[in-house]
Amino acid sequence: MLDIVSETHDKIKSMEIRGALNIAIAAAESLAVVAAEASGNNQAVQTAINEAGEKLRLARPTAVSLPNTIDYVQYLAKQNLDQDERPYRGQLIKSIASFISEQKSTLPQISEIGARLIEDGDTVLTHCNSQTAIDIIIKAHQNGTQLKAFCTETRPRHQGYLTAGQLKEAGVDVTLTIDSAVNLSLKEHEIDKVFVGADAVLVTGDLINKIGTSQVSLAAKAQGVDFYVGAESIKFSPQSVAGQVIPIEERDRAEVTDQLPPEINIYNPSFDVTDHRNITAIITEVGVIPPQAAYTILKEKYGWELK
Ligand code: RUB
Repeated sequence: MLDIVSETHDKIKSMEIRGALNIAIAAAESLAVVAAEASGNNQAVQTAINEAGEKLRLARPTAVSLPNTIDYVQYLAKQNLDQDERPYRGQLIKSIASFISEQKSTLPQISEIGARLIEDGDTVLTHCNSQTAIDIIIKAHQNGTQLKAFCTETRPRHQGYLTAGQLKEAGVDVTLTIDSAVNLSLKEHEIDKVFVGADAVLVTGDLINKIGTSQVSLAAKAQGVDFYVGAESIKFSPQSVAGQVIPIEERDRAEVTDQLPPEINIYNPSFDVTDHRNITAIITEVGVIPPQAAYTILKEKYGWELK
């Protein structure tokens, strides 16, 4: 196994590389190196891609951008195996490169579309550290829209600190609050819209995202606040069409506290499921869709896998 594969696996697992889109791009980049450097004939390259993919797949279980990327690259490696070695490898490397640049291009597309949903005078709230949600807010700010942003601290790993820093650096008027103050913040600060990212969008339109997202959605619904999800199509789950359940990652107790004796149980789930009925719309690179239309994106983007 090439070093890059083990390194990428370890960086995703330890969350040095995190956020669903970043994870997908990092996995594809290391599989491109495997395609270029694996020794042997086409079958050997395909085997190396399959083995590397299976190693990377284990890094984190919930963000479907990771298995989607691996499945797609493994599908590419299966094509044209009967070609001569140079064109086979060349085509594979080119196809992985174009997949990576397509993924990179989705962020500006979504921020452009999402920014149009923010109006002058709006106060918006985001949870965790989603580059997609952050870029929507920053794009609206760059467009000259007068806005204020709130972001949650996001216990236990405080990814909200990163969000606050990124928004501040972009010149956005940002306030950080504790997770348990979301309901009060929505009311007291007259928050108009919530923007969050996605680790998985299911065929039902339900969303899996950082723990606490579902509580934010419930509070938003109770107070009539619009709740938007920024999600590239790489985060839609074709497995959910077949009824497969996405595992919710549980992380180490030490993330929550190392102050308590081991006989005190700790439950530290990293993600939760937001009901599609609490979602106003999902902003994708192909437009804004109601959550109930998730299957349309899945059919369009994952025809190769759904067959
Ligand atoms: C990150 C998280 C983000 C999504 C989307 O969780 O839940 O909202 O991954 O991120 P973690 P992005 O910190 O555990 O990886 O929009 O950047 O793809």
